[in-house]
Formats: sequence, structure tokens, C-alpha cells
Amino acid sequence: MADTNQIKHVASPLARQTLLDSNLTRPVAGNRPIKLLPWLQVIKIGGRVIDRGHEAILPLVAELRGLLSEHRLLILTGAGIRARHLYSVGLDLGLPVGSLAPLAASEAGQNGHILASLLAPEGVSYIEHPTIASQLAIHLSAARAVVGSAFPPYHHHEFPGSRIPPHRADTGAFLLADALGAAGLTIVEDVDGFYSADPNGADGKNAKLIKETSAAELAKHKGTLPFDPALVEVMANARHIARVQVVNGLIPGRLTAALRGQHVGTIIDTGARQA
Ligand code: GWN
Ligand code: ATP
Repeated sequence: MADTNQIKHVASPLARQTLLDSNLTRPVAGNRPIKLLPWLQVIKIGGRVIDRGHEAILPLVAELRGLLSEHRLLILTGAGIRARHLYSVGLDLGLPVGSLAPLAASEAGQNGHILASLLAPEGVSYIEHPTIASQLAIHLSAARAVVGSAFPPYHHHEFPGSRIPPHRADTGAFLLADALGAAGLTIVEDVDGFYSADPNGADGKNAKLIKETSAAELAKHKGTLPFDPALVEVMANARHIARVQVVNGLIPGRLTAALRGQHVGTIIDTGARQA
């Protein structure tokens, strides 16, 4: 019975804390997490790029193929136009946000399956969410890159603050890149970067490309963004990813240049600080 006593009295600096008081938990939980895959480059491909079909997809696939000798990649895909359609049908039927989240996520997954099929000759496969969660390293030991869904698998746990799932592909890609301590995250869009206003909107002609910004500035931006607003909130609490570059995936060479450290789109400074 002495053993049972030992287990009951296992020493832990948090054993007597509530976990709710950050002043008490900080000495134990306030340090920086380790980087799990510090050599990994994460690329989020916008669903709207894939929606354009072969004219946009094939040059991008050729570019990704060319990057494989330089980088080890986690390529994550967004949901695009099919998710917009899904939201409109689902909202019309009154579906709750927790039902819409997995339905939209499945569209992101489909785009990933499409991209992975085209990269299959290079040894690239689509890997499932549970595989990303627990077997990413072994898959990246077997191949230079893998493809997955950028959507976070929140399902019925999606936050009920709005009717459209707030945590979508950009947020999911950032959460993963930051959690893995990746070398970088590049977001591939169908526009040159973040503009003062939607370049495809009514006042598009007057929109100006903003080449450098920060999560704090984006949080104050009044108009629309080319990514989920939740991404900005998550960036403010980043632990590793200090900068994200948003680039145009319709212009060959931009993604390659970004991964070589060149400034070819909008660079966003996140809230990540060296501890
Ligand atoms: O189905 O394309 O993973 O990688 O959020 O869950 O809705 O699932 O509910 O491993 O677990 O549709 O079936 O689908 O996109 O998410 O996957 O083909 O349980 O490989 O079965 O966390 O792919 O899918 O949609 O990503 O984003 O079977 Mo799909 Mo997605 Mo596949 Mo995944 Mo969700 Mo699984 Mo999951 Mo569900
Ligand atoms: P998914 O999230 O499904 O992957 P995506 O990222 O490819 O989709 P959107 O989320 O629609 O696509 O974001 C890209 C679009 O955002 C652009 O086509 C552009 O019209 C629009 N946009 C809105 N506001 C801005 C802005 N301030 N600057 C640049 N683009 C903007």
C-alpha cells in the first residue's frame, strides 16, 4: 500500500495550483515551447487558387515540384468556392456553426487530395488530420513534402460566436505551423497580398498593396481581409512564427522567391517574440 501513497503524493509544481491563476503557473508554463519540426516550411494554398482549375493549378504544381529539392514542405489547402456554396445552403437550412465547420473542412480536404494526386509522381501524398497530428515526422522522412487539409478539425467544437465557422483554413494553417515550430508559413492567394481595400471590390481601383504590416495593425483594419479575421487573433499569441508572407500564387516564381526569403508579397509581423 506504500506504493499507492507514493502515487497519490507525486511531486508536481502545479499539483496545488488551480491552473487559472497565470501568476502561479508562469514559473512552470511561461517558458517557450520547443520547436518540433524547425526545418519545415508550411505553405497554405488558397482554395480560390485551386478553384481556377488547370490554368492556375498546373503552374503552381510545377513550382511546388521545383521547391522539393530546396525545402521540406507541409502543403495545406483551403476550401474555396464550394465551401461558400455550402455555407449558403447550410445557413438557409439553419444548420449550426458546428455542423457547417466539418462540411466546409471536407472541401479543403478535397482540394488537398487534388493537389496531392498531381504531386504523386514526386512521392507526395495526402495525409489525414490524425496522421498530421501523430505521424507527420515519419511521413516527412519518407517524402520531401506532404499535403493536408488546412482547416482545423474543430467540428462541433467550433466557437459559436458567428454563424460561419470563424476558424477556417488560414487560421488552421497558422495554428499548425506555430505548434510545430516550423521555419515559416507562406499563404498563397489569388491577389498580390494585403491591400488597403479589397482589390476585387467596388473600390478596387483605389486599393493599394501594403507590403508590410503587423497583426496589431490588421486588428485595427476596418475593411475586409484576404484571410480569416481569426488568424489575426491567433497571431497575437504566436509562440514561434514571427512573420508570415502572403503571396500571389497565380504569378509563377512568387512562391519560390518567398521561400528563398525574398519580399514579394505582404509580410505580416505576428506577436511572436523571442523569449
Ligand atoms: O476526408 O477530404 O480528416 O484529412 O473536419 O474530419 O469534416 O475527416 O468528419 O482522417 O478526420 O473530408 O470524415 O472530415 O477533409 O477533416 O480525412 O479524405 O472525421 O483523408 O477521416 O479531421 O480528408 O477530412 O474534413 O481533412 O478537412 O478521409 Mo476530408 Mo477534412 Mo479524408 Mo481529412 Mo473533416 Mo479524416 Mo477529419 Mo472527418
Ligand atoms: P480559402 O480560405 O477557402 O482558402 P482563399 O484564401 O483562396 O480561400 P479568400 O479567403 O476569399 O480566398 O481571400 C482572397 C480574396 O480576398 C481575394 O480574392 C480578394 O478579393 C479578397 N480580399 C478582401 N479584402 C482584401 C484585402 N484587403 N486585400 C486583398 N484581398 C482582399
